[in-house]
This record gives sequence, C-alpha cells and structure tokens, in this order.
Amino acid sequence: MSKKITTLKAVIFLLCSVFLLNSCDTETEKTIPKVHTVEIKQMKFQPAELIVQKGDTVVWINNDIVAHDVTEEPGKAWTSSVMPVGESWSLVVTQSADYYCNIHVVMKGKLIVQ
Ligand SMILES: [Cu+2]
Repeated sequence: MSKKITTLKAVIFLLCSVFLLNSCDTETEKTIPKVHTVEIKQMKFQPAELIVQKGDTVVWINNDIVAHDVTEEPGKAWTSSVMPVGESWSLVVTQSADYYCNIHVVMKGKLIVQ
C-alpha cells in the first residue's frame, strides 16, 4: 500500500516537473514584462519620457522633498493620489499616455508604448 502511494507521488512529481518545464519554455518565447522606474526629484519626473512595452510596469518613486502625484492627462484616467516623500506607486501600462503632477501642474511626463 505504502509503496503504491510512493509510486503515485513519484508520478505526480514527474508530471509537475514536466508541466513546470513546459511553462518555462513557453515563457521564454513571450516578451517578459519589465519594470521601469521613474524617479520624482527636484520637481521633475526623471526620465520625463519613457518607452515601454505593453504590459510593462512603471514604478514612480517620490525622492523629492515635497509630496507629488502621478495623474493621467487630460482625462485623469488614472492617478496615484498624493504620494508623500519616500512613497512609490506603480502602474501596468496598456497604452501610451501623457501624465502630470496634479499638485504642480508644470510637472509633466510621457509614457510611450511601442
Ligand atoms: Cu508635484
């Protein structure tokens, strides 16, 4: 009885391994989403223009001395809400967008999906 269970466990383990290996193979064929970082510093988004692939994640980090936000322009389709100093906020990018800081409207940035 216990030998059967051991064999069964071995078969399940083997099937899982094959499955995992297969999913690894298919993963390498796709474009693996990247994570990009935009630093907010000295009242600027750095870099202000960022070229990304669809599905990539952009992380904004507020390394300035005042609070900022990241808001889509012109429709406010998405917003980080207020980001205190030291906070970060991320977005999975599906389309190109212009954005700005709703607190300091002169601060502008751009996401370009290629
Ligand atoms: Cu700001």
